[in-house]
Amino acid sequence: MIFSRANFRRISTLKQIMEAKIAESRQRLTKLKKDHGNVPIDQVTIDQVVRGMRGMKALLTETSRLDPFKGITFRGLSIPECQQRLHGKYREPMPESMYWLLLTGEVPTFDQVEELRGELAKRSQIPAHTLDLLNSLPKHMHPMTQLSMGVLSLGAESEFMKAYDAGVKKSEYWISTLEDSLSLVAKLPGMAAIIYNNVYKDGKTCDPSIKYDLSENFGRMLGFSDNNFFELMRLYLTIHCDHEGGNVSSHTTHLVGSALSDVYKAYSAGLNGLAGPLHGLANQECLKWLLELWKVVGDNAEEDSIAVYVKETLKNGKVVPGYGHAVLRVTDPRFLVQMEFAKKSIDDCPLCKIVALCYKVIPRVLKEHGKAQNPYPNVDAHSGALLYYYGLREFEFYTVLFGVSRALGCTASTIWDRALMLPIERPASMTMEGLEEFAAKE
Ligand code: HAX
Repeated sequence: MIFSRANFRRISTLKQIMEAKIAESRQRLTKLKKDHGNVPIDQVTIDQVVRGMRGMKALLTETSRLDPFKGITFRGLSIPECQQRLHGKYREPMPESMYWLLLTGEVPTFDQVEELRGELAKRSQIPAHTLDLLNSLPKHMHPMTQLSMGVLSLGAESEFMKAYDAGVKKSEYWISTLEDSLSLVAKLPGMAAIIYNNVYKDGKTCDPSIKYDLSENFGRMLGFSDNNFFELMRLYLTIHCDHEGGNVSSHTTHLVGSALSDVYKAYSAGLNGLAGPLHGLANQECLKWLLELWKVVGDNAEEDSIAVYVKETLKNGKVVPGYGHAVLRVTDPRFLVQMEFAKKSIDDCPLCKIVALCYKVIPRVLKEHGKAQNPYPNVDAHSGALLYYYGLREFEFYTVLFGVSRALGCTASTIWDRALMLPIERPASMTMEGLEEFAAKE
């Protein structure tokens, strides 16, 4: 049933909708370039050049927008709006619905979500060479390294590279990139599950079933059977999917993709960025830190004992994982929605209680410390506690979950980069001498 002609027509529905949107967006971009290309947006300061380009508006990303005070919106929808409009027959929003939204800018109908679900199921089989590769990797290799290598190996089947070699027109690059992206998104849960079962379990992974959505299939392949865990997966895979274009994983994918590397190479590079402790690996670091804190303060933790522990972390020159953000200046809505999930779905979780207490204490301590521009929690401050509660306790695996989700945003953006025929990214760098010359002119 999943290989039927009907399924083939289904993907063409997604393509048709995208085709119309792309034609409209191309016209808008052409007008912007022709009539307003010289309009200044902002000034670039020496500070921005030497401090990681903070706040420098230099990228075009259509899939999501990040407001420092309101948080993320996906194609204009906030997280609570996504919860209301993307859940299908479930309680939490579905990653399939989110992907449709990111790709087309439209909330999908029930039938469209079903179509995309079927399409992803059809593409979920992992090629033998990737299976062999994953099965050959040593258990002590970090799961993120394994995932990045697995994704890179999928590029052997890249439709984009075939089309490029056959001389396809630039205006059509997006079509084969969409093909590659659907295949990548479809295969990621299975690959992640294989890595998990190889590293932590008996190496056996069940096949995904057409009966289930992507999140339930993923949960089952990881060995879970609890509906609440599947709901958590829906929420997790949805809220981590995109965070505008400037974060390390999205920007890296965009940069590598801009050289017309296929989406597997581009996203494999993005995953390597996600694997850094200041970015996605913060979820692993945060759970590790919380467990150590729990050991010290115990079940009946109090604000004072937590404050002492946090100050000790800072005194040792370490960052408090899960707190702070390069753009946000308020509590991350992705943290709040996970806290809400814990309140709604979990009766007694000591670690979630510690997370809630930390939320009362840490912003105050970070403010007193006076360095972090944003003393509030980000997405990574809560996710580990929820996963730990349901029994997914191997925290070195947590960033892999993030990587399964972030593929939605990164691939959707790469497809749109190609649809809008954006050029290779090539900003200018400066030497210290060059900056000093600018400073002298001032
Ligand atoms: N604990 C201690 N110090 C912190 C801090 C924290 N949580 N957050 C920021 N600071 C410090 C910075 O290290 C920096 O110190 P130096 O001047 O000595 O270098 C200073 O405060 C100013 O930093 P900032 O401007 O507030 O923050 P940045 O934009 O430079 O960095 C980070 C943003 C997210 C990297 C930072 O807040 C941090 O390291 N947080 C902890 C790690 C973390 O949770 N990362 C995940 C972020 C969300 C994400 O990408 N998820 O994937």
